[in-house]
Amino acid sequence: MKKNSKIYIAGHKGLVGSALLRELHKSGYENLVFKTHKELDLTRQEQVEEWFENERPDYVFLAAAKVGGILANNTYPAEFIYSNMIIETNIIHTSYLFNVKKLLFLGSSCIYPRLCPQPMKEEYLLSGSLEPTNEAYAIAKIAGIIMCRSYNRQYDCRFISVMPTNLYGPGDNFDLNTSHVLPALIRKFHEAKINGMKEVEIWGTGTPKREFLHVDDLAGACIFLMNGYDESEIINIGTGQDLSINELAGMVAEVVGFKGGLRFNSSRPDGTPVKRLNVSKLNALGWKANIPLKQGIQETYKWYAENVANRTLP
Ligand code: GFB
Repeated sequence: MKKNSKIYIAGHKGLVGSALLRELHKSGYENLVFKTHKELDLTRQEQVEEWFENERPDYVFLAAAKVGGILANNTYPAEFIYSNMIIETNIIHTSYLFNVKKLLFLGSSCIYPRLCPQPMKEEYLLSGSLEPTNEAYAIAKIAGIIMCRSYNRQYDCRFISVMPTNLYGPGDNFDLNTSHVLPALIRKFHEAKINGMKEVEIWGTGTPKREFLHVDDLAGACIFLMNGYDESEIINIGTGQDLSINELAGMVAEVVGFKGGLRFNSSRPDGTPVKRLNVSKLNALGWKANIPLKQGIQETYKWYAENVANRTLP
């Protein structure tokens, strides 16, 4: 990308899109275009085509998606498969129609089989059955990967697909019914501390293991790959390190300053038992994550306190 290339960020209000916008600005890219959901409905093909016809972007970051944690994925599978498939189809196909130079599609680590060998290598895609709690979302993301790959093969496009691990950071969703675990724990511990509660409920058994990447690291990796990765094969983005939900809860409680106990509710689903990415392909290209988890949680807690809970931290 040149500093004056026209770059369209689809989903610029979301966790990933807003981090991309920040990082692109910081890196000196000045010709960024985007529209809010109200101004442009990405599920409507004619609207997407009109937008591309008027703007003619050179580069596209496809960060628009319907996302959510384990409960939302499990409760609304139709919405997850419909919204994600239609947004991907519209943007990928329209990018082809309007000769976009390069597109970066954001997938997810849940595209790998539920019982995938760890750490998960890119080649394990489509080698086994998916985790049932997010199968609909995963299938939509797999469809996006295969679309990019097919457009490259048949139409000579340059559409790349990156697979981030579980993300978190400023701008995250803190709604307990739809959020991922890390922002949910920040909120639960914060409210428990403020209200003097003795215990916090943690869903599941606490034994599943997850890997967490700060969204600013992800944005850096996406820009790096947009500038230097051209293969049709997917590429993982993560830290390569994981921890159990129990360990994560301990770390978040410490950052927030909650001193009470944890109560595990095993009637809630655990989801995939382990999900750790093999990031050697990305590391070999010269990119490594650099925000340590604890520091990232501190930053995210500060953002939550100021923007969601409306409090200034001491
Ligand atoms: O982050 P999370 O919702 O999604 O849950 P997944 C991770 C783990 O944390 C699960 C546990 O074992 C949850 O049971 N957990 C404990 C909690 N307490 C809580 C809580 O208060 N809220 C939440 N949300 N979890 C998602 C997929 O799977 O990962 C998406 O559903 C996507 O498709 C995303 O791929 C990255 O890691 O299980």
